[in-house]
Amino acid sequence: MKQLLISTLLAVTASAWAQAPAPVDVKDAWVRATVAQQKSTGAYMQLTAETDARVVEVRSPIAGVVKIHEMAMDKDVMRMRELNTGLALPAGKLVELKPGGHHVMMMDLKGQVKAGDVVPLTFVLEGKDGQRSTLEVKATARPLGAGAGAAPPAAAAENHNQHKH
Ligand SMILES: [Cu+2]
Repeated sequence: MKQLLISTLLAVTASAWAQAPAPVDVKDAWVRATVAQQKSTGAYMQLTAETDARVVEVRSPIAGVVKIHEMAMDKDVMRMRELNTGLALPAGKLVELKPGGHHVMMMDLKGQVKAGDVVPLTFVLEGKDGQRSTLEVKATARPLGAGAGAAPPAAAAENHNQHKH
């Protein structure tokens, strides 16, 4: 039901923006809940674009700054860094944003994100023809430990305290 709603929102939004929208299927969107005073968190989901597209910007009303990060080795230490070129969504290919991998980094949080909260995210997509459209995603906040149980040590590095840009 939720997926259906998101698809509908996308269709409406995209048609208002461009003649030839780039529909993207979004599955399992979630955000890691935070503790009080925590200033950043990550958002994760599975994206599949119908035609080649690229995520060039992400916005959310709950965060001052939103970036797409990748994990990369730096002198044997796994660190996060911004994906300057945006996130490529090749046609028909599932692109997974997950702990320890590419993720949406939400910084300058305006308040605590509690488990169960629904966090709105706006993805700005650019098609091969340069046409831009937006994709509205609703991500549900999961408890702090979510995804960490069986996660590689890299996931722990997503704590913003070790965050180096
Ligand atoms: Cu990050």
